[in-house]
Parts: sequence; structure tokens; C-alpha cells
Amino acid sequence: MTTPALLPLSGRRLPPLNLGASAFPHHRATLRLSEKFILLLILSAFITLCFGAFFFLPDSSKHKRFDLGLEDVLIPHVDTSKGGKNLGGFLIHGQGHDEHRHREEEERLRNKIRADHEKALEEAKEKLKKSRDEIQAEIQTEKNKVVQELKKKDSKPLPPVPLPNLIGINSGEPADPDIQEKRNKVKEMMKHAWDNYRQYGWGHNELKPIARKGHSTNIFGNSQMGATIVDALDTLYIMGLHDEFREGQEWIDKNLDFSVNSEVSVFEVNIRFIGGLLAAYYLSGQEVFKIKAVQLAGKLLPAFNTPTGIPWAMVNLKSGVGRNWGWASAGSSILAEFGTLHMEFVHLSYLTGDPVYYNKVMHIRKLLQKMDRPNGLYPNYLNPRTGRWGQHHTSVGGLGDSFYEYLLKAWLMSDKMDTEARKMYDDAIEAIEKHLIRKSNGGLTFIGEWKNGHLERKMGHLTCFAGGMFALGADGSRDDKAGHYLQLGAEIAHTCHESYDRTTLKLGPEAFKFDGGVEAVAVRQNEKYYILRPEVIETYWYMWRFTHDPKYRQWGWEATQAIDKYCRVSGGFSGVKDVYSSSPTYDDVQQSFFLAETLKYLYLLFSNDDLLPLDNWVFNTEAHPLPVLHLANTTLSGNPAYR
Ligand code: DMJ
Repeated sequence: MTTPALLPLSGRRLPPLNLGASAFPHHRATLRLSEKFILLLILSAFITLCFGAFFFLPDSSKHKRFDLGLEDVLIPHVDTSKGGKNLGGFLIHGQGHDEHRHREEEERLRNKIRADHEKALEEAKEKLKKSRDEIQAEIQTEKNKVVQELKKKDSKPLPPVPLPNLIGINSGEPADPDIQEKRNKVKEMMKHAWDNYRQYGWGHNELKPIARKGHSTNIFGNSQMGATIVDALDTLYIMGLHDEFREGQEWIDKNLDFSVNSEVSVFEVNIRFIGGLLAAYYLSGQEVFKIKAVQLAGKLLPAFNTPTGIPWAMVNLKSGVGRNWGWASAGSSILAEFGTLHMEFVHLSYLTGDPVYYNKVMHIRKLLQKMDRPNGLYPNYLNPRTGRWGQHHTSVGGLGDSFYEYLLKAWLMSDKMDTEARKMYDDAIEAIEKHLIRKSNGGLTFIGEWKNGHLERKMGHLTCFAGGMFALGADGSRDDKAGHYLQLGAEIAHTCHESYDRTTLKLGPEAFKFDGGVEAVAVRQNEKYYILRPEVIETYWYMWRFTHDPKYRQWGWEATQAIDKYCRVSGGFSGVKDVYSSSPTYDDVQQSFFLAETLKYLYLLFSNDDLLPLDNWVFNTEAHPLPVLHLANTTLSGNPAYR
């Protein structure tokens, strides 16, 4: 059976092997030790250099003084009466009486250099007498000083911008007592997830609810960045859990630090951290979230330093060095990763007035627009060095999904001004419908995966988000096919519901097939798990908003009950390894997206539509609501749609 460490972790992508620092427990200690030697090495190199300079000092009796430009600067003396020339405030000396003074001056200089060297040697000797721990403590103190300095510099207030219309952040109370009760149940589940994380995993990225301790994966690098806190903030806010929200804010204010030697996923950090911080800022108006989002975005920018401007999948937050996942085809970056930055980056430019973020994502778009697409489909892999596609695999699930989502949402978020994005979305969806969407023998509509000219009749849990996307994009669709796309959304919602309904636990598997008499059922053992993912519930919620068909609330309630029954443990919520087994085992991970997305979509499903109305808010792929920007009066370079 697949171990939890190898499960697809989150993100719409394949699981990277866990080669992060956690796989090498001695890594950090080794680094610290080597820092000591690097320090000593630098020190001795410096001393050698200075001694070298000292012995090679020119003999002043044979050379004129201006051989050492530095000395002229050292003697800003103006004495034109002795035949010297005053050039721009510094004196070029003549001969005779002055030469004696020059020799004295040089002697003084030599003595000073000698004294400095002796002092440096003494200090080095002192250092060597110190214990390893003392040296480490000194290095740490120096580091802390630098971090504090950087913090002071980075925390400057940003220029104020007019806030967009923030409608519907405190509403949504349903009148129907039955729906009210369901909504309260979801809120109680959020409390349970948060309180246990608070108690056992605070500051860690995620929680192990059975072991009752912190958990992390390599997408977050090797530091404790409190991913669950940042991801959960806006859900806490809309549920009215204000004390918990404040606790989270305080932790972020005091502890969330991005000056860490840690290699993170650009995509995951963008959707969870930047998206989460921006949403928390818009909902609460607290500056700290905006400042942190901008600091973090600055750390991601070096990832774009590739020959094509297509960012690396990972970047080291400290060094800015980027690279791609080892498992990706031919060193490629992933479509769903570099194609899922647009919403957050446009907001960053809006809030800072700095077009750098906007330009980065528009550059990606322009590059993609120019490329040939096999059958009109976007392959999942693109090499950031050559600008060429990798393997011709296309997916609306893992590796591809949120790229399409962000084309549509870029258009919606721009108040429908960004027609270029809408056109790219329409073109892509037409090709997907033609090549990837089929009906099974039993009449279920599914979205398969395209692999080198062949359709794999398998659909992932991740792909189920597409039902909601089709419904969201129905209005404004090409040739006015709104009815068609709403219907397509309903069919996908139905298929995904079937994938839940055909299991023992009434929870959906990671992937299910439509082949050889199998319909919406997982076949391989390593595809039978459920890790608290949101996509099916996300689609129920969009379908509910657009149709108000009560079956979507009913299906959402079925899922709520199943999660509460089979995933709830006393220390939080856990994923399960086999949804077809009546005695499931746990994977012991409470994913941060469970609080950010799954519980938020359920809460919205049992709320009135005036909570975060879709005319005013667009949800990023991690369910963080960002306001629609009426950019007509805002100047951003690049796209005429924004001018
Ligand atoms: C979330 O992190 C986001 O929804 C992402 O786009 C895809 N996968 C996970 C949840 O399954």
C-alpha cells in the first residue's frame, strides 16, 4: 500500500518524492558546522590578502604618490603654495619638502595595516579558543541582527490604494433552521480541526491528528511556515471565528518569516500563502497580511529568472536559486503550476502599484499564446530553458487543471475586461470537449486524460473541480452556449457524485475509471484513498449557486456526514487510505486545504448567496476569495484590456 509520504500530497500535480530536508535529518546540523569553517576560511583568506597587499606596497622613494589613488583621498589637503596642484579638492603633490611628509604618511599607513592585521589575528585566535556551541551562538546572533535589519526595511508601509468594493463578508445566515443546523455543524468541524492544530501542530505546516504532532511535506520546504494558519484564516473569518482569526494574525505578525534557507514550491506558496494572505487582508483590512504577502512575493520573483521567463517549480527563499521537479518530463515546468499565478500577481501589482508581478504573468501568457498546440490542447509540460513542450500529455486534473481555471478567473476578476484570457479559455475548453470529454456506456460524462494521441478513460478527483468551472464560465461563453456549459457542469457533478456514492464510505477515490465494464470506480489499490480533498464539494457549491437545485445541498450534506463519520478522530481530521473498505485505515494527515477549501465550500453551500457573492468575488484555486478589480482607471502596462 502507498505510504502517506508518497501519496499525492495536494496541489494538482503528481507527488514529488520526499527529498526535502526532512528526508535528511542531519542536513541542518551539517550546514551549521560548515558555516563555522566557511567563516574561518573567509577570515584567513582576508588576512592572507591583507598581508599580500602589505608586502607588495610600492616603495614610495621610487614612485610618485598618485600611484595609490586611495592615498590622495586620504589626504584631502590643499596646499598649492608648495607647488602641488589642487585637482577637484584633492592634492597631487610635488617633490622636495613634501617627500619627507609622504614617507611619514606611508609609514603611518603601514603601521596601521600591521596593527589591523595583528588585531584580526588575535580575534581569529580567540575564535578558535571558543567552543563549537559558542561559535554557533555568535553566528546565530549575527544572523538574527541581519534578519531584524531586513525586517525593518521590508515592513515599510505600502502606498494606499482604493479598496475594491468588499461586499458580503459578514452575511449568509440562512433562514431555514434545517440549513442553519447543517451550517453550524460545518462550523463545529472547523473548530475541531483548528483547535487540534492549535494544540498539537501550532506553527507547523500541517497536523498529524493521530500522532498529535506537526506535519510537513517538501512543497513547504524545511521550515515551519504555519501553512494551516495562513490557509485557514479567511474560513475562520467568514465563519465568525474571530478569536481564532486573531490568534492566527498574531502568529503571522510575530513568526511568519520568509528569510529562511528553504526550497518551496512556487505554485503551492502562491495559492496557499499569497492567496491566503491577500484574502485575509481584503476581508479584515489588517495591513500585516498585505505586507507579508508582498514580502513573500518578492522571494518568489527569482524563480522567474529562466531563459524563457517560465518560472521554476521550486525556489530557495533565501538564495533565490530555482529548479524543477526531478520527475517532470525533460526538465519541464508544469502547466498547472506556472499557469496558476495570475490572480494573485495581478492583485499584488494592484496593491503595490508595482507592475513587476503583473508583467511576469503576462509574459507567461504571451509566450503560451504564441506556441503551437497539438490538437489545440495545452501539454502539461513546458521546458523553461528551451521554451518547448515536454511530453504531449494533457489533463484537466493533476498537472493541468488550474491553468484553465485561472484563464476564466482572470477574465472574471478583471470585471470581464480581460477578453484575451476569456478567448484563451474558450479555445482551450473547445479542444478539451472535442478530445477529452466522453460519455461512458452507462451514460456518465467524464473527462479523460490525453497521452500522446491516446485517451485514457480515467478521471481524477482533482478533475471534478471542472464541473464548477464550466458552470462559472457558462455566462459569457462563445456563441452563447451558456445552457450547454451549465448542463456540462451538472453532468460532471453527477459523475463525481457517483464516484462517491459507489464506495463503502461514501467518499470519493483519488481516481476512477470508465473501462471494461467499470464505471466511476477506482481499480488500482493506490488510487482508492481520500485525502480530504475539496473538488467535488466545490462543484456542488457552484452548481448550487447557479441552479439552486436542492440535490446539491443534499449531496454536500452526504459528504459532510461521511467526512465526520470516517475522517474525524479525536485529534482532528485525517485522510483515509481505502474508501471501499469498511474498516479504513488513516493516513494521519490533516491537509491545510481541508480548512481552506473543503470546509469553506461546505459552509458556503449552507449559507445564503449574499455571503461572498460571485459578482464581487473570485475564488483562487485554494478557495481564497479575491475581489473583482474594476481596473478601468488603473494603469498597468502590457495588456490593453487593463489600460
Ligand atoms: C488544493 O491545494 C488546490 O485546490 C489545488 O489547486 C489543487 N489541489 C488541492 C486540493 O486537492
